[in-house]
Amino acid sequence: MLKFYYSGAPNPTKVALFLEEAGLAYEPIPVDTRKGDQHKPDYLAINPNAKVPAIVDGKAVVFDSNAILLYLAEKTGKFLPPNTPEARGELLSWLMFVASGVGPYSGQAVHFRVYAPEKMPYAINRYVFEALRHFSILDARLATRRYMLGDTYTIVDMDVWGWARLIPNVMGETAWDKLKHLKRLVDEISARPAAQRAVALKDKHKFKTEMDSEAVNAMFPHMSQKVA
Ligand SMILES: N[C@@H](CCC(=O)N[C@@H](CS)C(=O)NCC(=O)O)C(=O)O
Repeated sequence: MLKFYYSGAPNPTKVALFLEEAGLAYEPIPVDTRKGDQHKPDYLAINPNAKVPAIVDGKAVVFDSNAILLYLAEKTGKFLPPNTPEARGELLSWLMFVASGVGPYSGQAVHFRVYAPEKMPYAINRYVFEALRHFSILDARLATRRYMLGDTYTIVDMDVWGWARLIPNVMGETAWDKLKHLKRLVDEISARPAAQRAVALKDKHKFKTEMDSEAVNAMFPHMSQKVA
């Protein structure tokens, strides 16, 4: 059975959404990143980047949430746009846009707003600005179409949902006021039974919640290593 290495964080949750939507049988394997499970040799053999999610599907080992979404969609033939060069171009563009822009800027915005030991106005403004700029591009696209690629619910919508459902954590409570079309999509997906099962998956395991020194060392190793 497909093994799904996960936590309750945004990138694993979008993969959980696909698995639930597609009705695939899978074994959820918790990786408690606040305890340092991501750095254990057995897990590094699956994902050398020491992050979640990852999957092992027979002989296929896939890490990085966008790669996993594309792998699973292509394997099952589900949640893809029509098989034309034009539609595939759009699919790849938006997947890469989320992978290289939405995800990293949102993650850094949360880091500097919530976790950084010093509150640095420059860094907070830079990352919240960029996160908002990326989400605004999604919002503008959704002003004229129901889903990211048109009339069909695809892996790009799942990808967007992974981070967009946490927009108040990324940019503050009032951010939704500027992103009404994106909010419409997030609300629609969050109401789907598969999304509710995906979000509830984290409750199957007691993940550590304290951000103590063990968690800081595991998740923010730069704090104990000066490299610049
Ligand atoms: N590009 C990767 C990013 C994965 C990532 O940053 N995962 C976070 C959770 S959302 C994580 O593992 N954090 C633990 C850590 O950084 O140690 C993906 O899309 O899967």
